[in-house]
Amino acid sequence: MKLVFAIVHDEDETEVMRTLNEEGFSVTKLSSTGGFLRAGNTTLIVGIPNEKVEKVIDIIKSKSKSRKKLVNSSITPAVNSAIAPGYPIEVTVGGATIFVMDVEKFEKV
Ligand code: 2BA
Repeated sequence: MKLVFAIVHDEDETEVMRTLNEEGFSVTKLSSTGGFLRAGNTTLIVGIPNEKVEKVIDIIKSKSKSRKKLVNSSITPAVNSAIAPGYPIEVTVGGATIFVMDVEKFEKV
């Protein structure tokens, strides 16, 4: 069994969850915050048999759009210290960031 963690944009979350549910997958939604932009995003957790991983990734991919965001360099971490504070920088966010992990044990009691 695998556990998929997918970090998606808040605006894509409804459609991603709806499609996963329609396809028969159970999903848990966590409200999360990106460490770089310090903006809200959504983390979805999906437990699935190994052979369903590609199907789940395909659904997430098809419903997650990438977006350009202009952020003020003064609100981002020191990685941008070379950039003058207050200077706008453009970052591309998403589609989705996906991690797939092995599940040692799964029980519903
Ligand atoms: P944030 O950390 O807020 O990052 C938003 C976007 O800012 C990232 O989009 C990326 O384009 C840019 N970015 C992030 N860190 C950067 C850095 N050190 N220097 C320059 N640009 C940087 P995505 O890569 O699509 O990531 C979207 C969100 O997914 C992230 O929000 C974070 O919440 C999560 N994420 C991405 N990679 C991750 C990882 N390796 N581990 C855990 N969470 C991750």
